[in-house]
Amino acid sequence: SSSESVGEKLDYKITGIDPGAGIMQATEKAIDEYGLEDWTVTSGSSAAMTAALKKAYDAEEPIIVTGWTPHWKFAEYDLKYLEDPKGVYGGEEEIHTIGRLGLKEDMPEAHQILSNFNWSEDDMGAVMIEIKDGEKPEVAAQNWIDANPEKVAEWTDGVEKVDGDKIKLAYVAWDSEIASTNVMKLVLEDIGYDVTMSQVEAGPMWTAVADGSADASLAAWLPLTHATYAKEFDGKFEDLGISMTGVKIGLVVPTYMEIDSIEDLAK
Ligand code: PBE
Repeated sequence: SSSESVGEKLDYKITGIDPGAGIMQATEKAIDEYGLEDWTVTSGSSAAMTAALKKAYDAEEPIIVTGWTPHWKFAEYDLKYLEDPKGVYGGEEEIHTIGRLGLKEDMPEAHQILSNFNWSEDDMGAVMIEIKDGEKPEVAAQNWIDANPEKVAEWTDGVEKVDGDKIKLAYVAWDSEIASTNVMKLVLEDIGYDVTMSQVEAGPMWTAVADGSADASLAAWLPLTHATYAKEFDGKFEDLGISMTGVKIGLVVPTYMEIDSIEDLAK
């Protein structure tokens, strides 16, 4: 009934994603800092989270998800971030490309392209939406490349072709990183690389770059989201630069929900 609190309606559950995601650690911290001891964040995957969001949204039921921007869900549904007055989820985040130590010496061409890589929220959004609509990730990536030759040319400007050198890109199955990693795979293949995409969890992704079993990853969210990993592996990876600024993580709800702030969950 309408006299039920949002917590009662939701059985005090926030719909989370894969346990290694930085946003999961931030949500545990939010539960702690906002005094939400009745609440838990469930773990699952990005795909399970978006399925739960769709189900709730279609029925106009309440739901709270761990969300981030860029993500196609904001184009698909009317959603809002819950205000975070304590700043637990940080502010403007950045997506960084990270490489293993020695990459520059071993694969200067890939190192150059990965360092040059940057694109906009709209660029990534175009790839994400096509994948969400059922297109194969590599086809959506190729469509974006075909439509944006001048952007790709900026990343590959002056880079010489290689002859089948093997390179491994580690990523997590987050919609944003499925998009970026598929685009980079095709760009590197065009230069002549033999590219493997290795899908892992967040911890193993950072570990792989730090121990050199992966060459690079496009999925490092900083300064806050992956701060624990960046600190743990400090000195064991190279930050190849920022591919996107102004990205964000937080708790996200449909706009039809009457709450506006994480503080409202304590009521
Ligand atoms: N995300 C998407 C990741 C980084 C990219 C926000 C789900 C995370 O929380 O670690």
